[in-house]
Amino acid sequence: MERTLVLLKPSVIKRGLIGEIITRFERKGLRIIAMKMLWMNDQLVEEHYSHLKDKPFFPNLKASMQATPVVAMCIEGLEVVRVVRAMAGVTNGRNAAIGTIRGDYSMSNQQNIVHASDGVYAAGEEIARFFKPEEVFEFGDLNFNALYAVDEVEA
Ligand code: IDP
Ligand code: MG
Repeated sequence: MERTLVLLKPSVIKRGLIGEIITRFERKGLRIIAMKMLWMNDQLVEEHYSHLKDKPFFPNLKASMQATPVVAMCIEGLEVVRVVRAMAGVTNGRNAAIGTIRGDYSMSNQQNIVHASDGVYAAGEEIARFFKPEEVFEFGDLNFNALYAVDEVEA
C-alpha cells in the first residue's frame, strides 16, 4: 500500500486546527500509520525544502516552519500520494479550490496549512527523513473491505 508524508505546518498549531485537519484524512478513509510532533531544526528545513533554498522567500519560509513544532504523519492508502495532493489543493491558499484543505483553511501562499509529498519517490525519502522505521506501524487490514473493493487491493 502506498505511503505519503504530511506535515501540519505551524499555522495549524497556532490556529488550533490539528484535530480538524487530521479528521479530514481519517474521513477520507486514509490510515495514519505514524505520527509525531517535532520542532524542525535548520538542517531538517533545509533538506526538506532544498528545491527552494535559493528563492528570495526561503528565509521567511524557514522561519515560518520553525515558529512552532509541526505535526508529521505518515499516511497510507491506495494512490495516497496523488489523493493527498488533491486533498491539499494548489500551493497558494487563495487559488486553491474550495473544498480542498488549503482552499478551505488558508489565505496564503506560504502559510498554507499542510505539506504533502509530491511523488512516490519523494514520499519514500521524506518519510525516512521524519520517521525511523520502527516509528511507522503496520496493523492488519482493519476495515479494508469497507474502504476498497476486493479487486483493488493485493491480497
Ligand atoms: P507545495 O507545498 O505545494 O508542494 P512547493 O513549491 O514545494 O509547494 O513549496 C513548498 C512550500 O514553500 C509551499 O507549501 C509554501 O509554504 C512555500 N512557498 C512556495 N512558493 C512560495 C512563494 O512564492 N512565496 C512564499 N512561500 C512559498
Ligand atoms: Mg512541494
